[in-house]
Amino acid sequence: MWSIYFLLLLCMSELRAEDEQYLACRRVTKAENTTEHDGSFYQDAIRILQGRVEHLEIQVAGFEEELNEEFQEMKRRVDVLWQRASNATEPGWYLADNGYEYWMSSSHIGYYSTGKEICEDKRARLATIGVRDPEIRSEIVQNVVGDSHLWVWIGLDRLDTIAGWTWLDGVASTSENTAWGPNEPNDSGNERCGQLNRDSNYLINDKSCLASCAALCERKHCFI
Ligand SMILES: [Ca+2]
Repeated sequence: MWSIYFLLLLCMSELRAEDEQYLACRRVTKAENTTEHDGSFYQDAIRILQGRVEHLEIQVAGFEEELNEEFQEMKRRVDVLWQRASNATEPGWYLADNGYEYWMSSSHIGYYSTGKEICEDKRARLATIGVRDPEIRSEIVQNVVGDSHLWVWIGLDRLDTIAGWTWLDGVASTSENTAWGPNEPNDSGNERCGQLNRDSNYLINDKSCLASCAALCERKHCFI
């Protein structure tokens, strides 16, 4: 019995609220379409409309906040994918901190000249820039050469007997930019090409260009 009475009261209060809203709407419309009332009539209409404006302002603020949260979330997701895309490389290539990509053959592929050709076929060259930088060389050894235990051709030779030891990108070899291993280069039998020596923690050794080593290729990372 009490529950029915409560429901009736609830319905009546909702009806009253709808009636009040309807009457308020009528009053505003009337004020907008007539000029025959006193000031208090129009002030009532203004009060009603101002209440509606304040209500809408609260709704707009909430909507703005919701949209801004969605905007920030979308932006974050785009940034993540953008980062992923910019770091993507072809399978088998490693993107180092210097912005160059590195690839190494999985076995000894032959002469120094063969190593150069293999890299050129990949729009790359035997590694030079990264090998000159001690930190990048260490990064490459750790992440590309790994525990392969291979001899590794790099882009360094003295095939031009006048220029002497020169990196493939034309930079002259110096004691500062060339991490020779202990007692190297020792030219132990016409050794004119540079390799990473697996027996000296991948420091550089001069070797006969006709030896067989793996090829370590280097190319600039491009994001398309
Ligand atoms: Ca040597």
